[in-house]
Amino acid sequence: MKLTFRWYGEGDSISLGYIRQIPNMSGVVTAVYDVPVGEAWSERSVKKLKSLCDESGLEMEVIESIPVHEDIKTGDGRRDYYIENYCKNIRTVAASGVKCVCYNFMPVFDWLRTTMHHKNADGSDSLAYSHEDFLKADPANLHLPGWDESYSAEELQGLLKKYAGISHEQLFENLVYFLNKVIPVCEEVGVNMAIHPDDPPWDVFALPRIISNEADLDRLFAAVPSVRNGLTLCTGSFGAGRGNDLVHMAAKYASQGRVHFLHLRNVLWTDDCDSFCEVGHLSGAGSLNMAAIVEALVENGFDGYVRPDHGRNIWDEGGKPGYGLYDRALGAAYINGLFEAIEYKRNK
Ligand code: DNO
Repeated sequence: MKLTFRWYGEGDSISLGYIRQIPNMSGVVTAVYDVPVGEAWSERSVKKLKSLCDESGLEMEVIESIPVHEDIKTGDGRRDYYIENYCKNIRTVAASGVKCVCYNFMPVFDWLRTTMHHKNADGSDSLAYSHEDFLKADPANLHLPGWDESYSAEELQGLLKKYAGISHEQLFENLVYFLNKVIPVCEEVGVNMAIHPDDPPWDVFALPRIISNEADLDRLFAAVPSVRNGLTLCTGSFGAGRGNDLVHMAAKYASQGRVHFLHLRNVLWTDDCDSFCEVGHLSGAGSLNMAAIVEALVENGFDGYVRPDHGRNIWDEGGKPGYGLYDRALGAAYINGLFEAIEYKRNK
């Protein structure tokens, strides 16, 4: 595996120098952040990121994300124009040595939580989702933590209305249409596409979601069989869905060579419905057996990129929820330990 760390570019309060000091860190996962969704990234911006990484002794082989414009998901408006830009972006990042692109196909909202500051018993705080609080949210007057600045009230209502006519089937067809144009470019330039699962893995506000479980993935890989069409196995996202057998999924998709990127974090299921909170990375902190998941990956030939996903906010760090340095660095150290122990045992 190649251990990586998400870095939000020059605006990130965490320096590349700090990231470089985390044991076994091979590179960063980053993106161009100052271009509107759907537009082409300039070669200059990508090269700039790459040279900053080079100077710090870190690789830049993974992009998270090249975001997908809503017109591509709804299949109307200027979808072909945006798909063309997407293909251009793939060529541009590939020219700077990128090998893997993470993206998602969730309508309107990417991840969704009901609080960014759930208080944990140890005094840390973390992101959490309460089913009860979610039911209280009024789609006509939405205020969601983390999303309030992303859309104006009118934009949001317009988007929700647009999706009212879009079924799961239609959204899936639009994803296949997109991939049928993008994957040939990936094959040409040697880039793996790694779709990120729905987070949480179910429909929200009647918006369709189509990458929530094993059946969804099977359908996607059957429709676009190239192995360039692969997955970001995000344990926290799939793991919030209690019907998802993560160990089985990890083994299955690793053996197919489709797990291009791995997000490792744990979640703790907190009630009998769908509520969960994000916890420290190790198995004992939450509801997922991280060791069994990593073992299933290693045993089935996984050799992709890994990053510690969301950490708790500890030691009064503050900063971007989920993306502080301290707990993600602890997560990275834990991930190193898991892989080392499992690989050692396997190669003995
Ligand atoms: C949240 C992340 C997601 C992820 C996108 C990929 O912290 O896991 O925002 O980057 O879904 O497109």
